[in-house]
Amino acid sequence: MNMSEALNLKSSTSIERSRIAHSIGTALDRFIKLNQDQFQYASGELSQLLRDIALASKVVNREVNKAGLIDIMGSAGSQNTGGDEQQKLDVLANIRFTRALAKGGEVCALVSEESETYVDLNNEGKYVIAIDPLDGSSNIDVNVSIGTIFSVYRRKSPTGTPILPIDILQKGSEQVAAGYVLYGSSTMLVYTTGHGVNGFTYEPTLGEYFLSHPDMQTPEDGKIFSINEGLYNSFSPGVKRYISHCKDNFYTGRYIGSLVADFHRNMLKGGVYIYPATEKDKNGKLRLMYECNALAFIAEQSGGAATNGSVRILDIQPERLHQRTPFYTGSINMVEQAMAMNSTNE
Ligand code: AFP
Repeated sequence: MNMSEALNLKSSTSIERSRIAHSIGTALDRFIKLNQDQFQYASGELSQLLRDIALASKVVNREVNKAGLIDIMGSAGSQNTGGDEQQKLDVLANIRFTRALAKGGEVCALVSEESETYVDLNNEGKYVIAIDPLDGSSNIDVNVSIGTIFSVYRRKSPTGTPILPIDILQKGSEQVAAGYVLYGSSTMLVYTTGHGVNGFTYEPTLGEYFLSHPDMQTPEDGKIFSINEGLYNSFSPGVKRYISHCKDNFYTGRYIGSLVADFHRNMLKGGVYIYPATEKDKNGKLRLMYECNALAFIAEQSGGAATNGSVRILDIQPERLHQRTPFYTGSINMVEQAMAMNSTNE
């Protein structure tokens, strides 16, 4: 009998192979650590910040899952900056993310859909965050997917000094990281630091996100168009033309009314999401700084595109915190086609 037989190594390998376990992806914490060097200013703070966001999202996820069981559904009785009615969970999610980021200490200022002005967190922090803590909140009460969207910028002024407008009003192209959390049939965190896009699925019993969608790619073409057709009469001729094109080609119409969910589906399956200018809202409905920039960064990093109908979203210089923009995003060929039809007026 040789040594390995004596030690029964063979049988231990076969037991290993026969285990039912499909290999589970790398845990988010480990993935962040392993990829820290990709980030040009690697010093651990951005990694910690992403962990803070992940942690807050787990708390929000727990609260979202309890909606209906305890008194957290329905209106909070207030309005946000855009005049939308704030839901209790909107307010709760804003508190959870703000607290987690304040505690972490890496963030000097936070721009949120739920706050009129930016929130001053810690002058020593190197990063600025723009966040929509709970997007699609009108879907909460009906158990439909909702999301969190975030953008991370490096501050421009020296740490330890007061925050300046140049720190806050940065173009999307200056994001150092961006992502979203989708509270759906499972909860996912998808993010980029400018080196591709990776998606992590939350395993609630282990309380951890695991890599489930490495190197996500938006298909170049697709057959899904996502737009609120109820607003059809107030769309421009170009948008109407594009909708006719979709219908003539028997594309599938899919619109959840939760941006993160619509975006995520189109990224996986191929499609285009459009929230155009309307007669009433000349700049559309969506917010540049905490909705469109993050998704535009992710779209481009996954091979897709994002524009306002004529200009790349990431090139738009924000002038106000809560600035709105028309938004066309998804499969590159579909976005280009929609833009081409937009540019020919009448
Ligand atoms: P709510 O947070 O008010 O539900 O708005 C969600 C949202 O900003 C975005 O998630 C949707 O894509 C978009 O609005 C839907 O807007 P319409 O209801 O006008 O189609």
